[in-house]
Amino acid sequence: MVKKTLVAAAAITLSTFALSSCGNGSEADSGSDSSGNDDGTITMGFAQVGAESGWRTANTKSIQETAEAEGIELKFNDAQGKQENQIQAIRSYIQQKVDVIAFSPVVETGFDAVLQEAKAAGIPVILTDRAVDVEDPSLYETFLGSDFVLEGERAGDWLVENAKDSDVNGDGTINVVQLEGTTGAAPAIDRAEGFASKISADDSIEVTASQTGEFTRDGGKQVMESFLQSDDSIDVVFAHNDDMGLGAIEAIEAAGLEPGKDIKIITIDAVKDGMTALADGKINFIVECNPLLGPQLMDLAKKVLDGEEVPERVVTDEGTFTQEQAIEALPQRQY
Ligand code: GYE
Repeated sequence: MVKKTLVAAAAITLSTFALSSCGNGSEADSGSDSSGNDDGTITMGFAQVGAESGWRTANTKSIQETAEAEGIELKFNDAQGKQENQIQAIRSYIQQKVDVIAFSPVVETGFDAVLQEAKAAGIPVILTDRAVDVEDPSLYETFLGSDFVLEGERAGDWLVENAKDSDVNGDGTINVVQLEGTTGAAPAIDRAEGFASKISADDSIEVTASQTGEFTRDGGKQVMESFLQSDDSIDVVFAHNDDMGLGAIEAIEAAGLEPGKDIKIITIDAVKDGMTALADGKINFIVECNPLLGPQLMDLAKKVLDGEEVPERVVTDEGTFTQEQAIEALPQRQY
């Protein structure tokens, strides 16, 4: 897959790489450079999802800081959660003839056409954080990010292991409400799937309501308010990210209940605010999702541009946190 795209890319990008290995430009190249620069600097166009969560803020910072530290020229766009903005940004990177495009797709589907355009222009594409669902896997070089199904499974495993304590109402059933991420986004689809596959081991656990909170604090709060209004037997909240869990905490407290006790809360991400709530006993368990993808992304970009073979999938390493572990880890938490 990598090789094929690189052959297509060669015509356009070769002069840049020749320059980067010689260290300097030459007259022979003048006028024929079509890679967007002629000094060997790598230019990356990055199309970010938005700024919806603490995770996203940490992810953006990691990408920007690593690019700067490594002398990679970064063109950065914030799509504000809209796929059409993201497609527009990618098109503009193609027009600007950047050396490499990286992006974190807002949703999984609908990127085939623009990725074909990038391929036709000979610009390699690296997926970071989220997957796309495309017919032709040669439309991107590699996908760097978490295993979201595994994250959902870890959340489900914890609930199965802690089922007895999680039956807060003591009626023999554990009623779970789920705060989903953005509809159609890889982490929302996969985390729900992983969670469901694990809780099915215990008949007493039941997801009684599930709705998107758009991965935002406000969204989580609003959805939780409506769940609380229509159901007074909620035992557990499973939120697809910390921010929605933090919004749910506000709604639970406003309803006169104690988060972490009257209603158990499981979230994913482990950003500082989430870890603080976990250490304070307001969240019960967090599955980690690592946003610090900058170093691995820049490394992959360099390899792809140097014609090196890269794996089709690079999975980030992550763990889980209980309340005790959060208290211990919090002082060193960077984000
Ligand atoms: O969990 C959530 C963010 O795609 C892994 O997006 C990312 C998710 C993350 O908004 O907080």
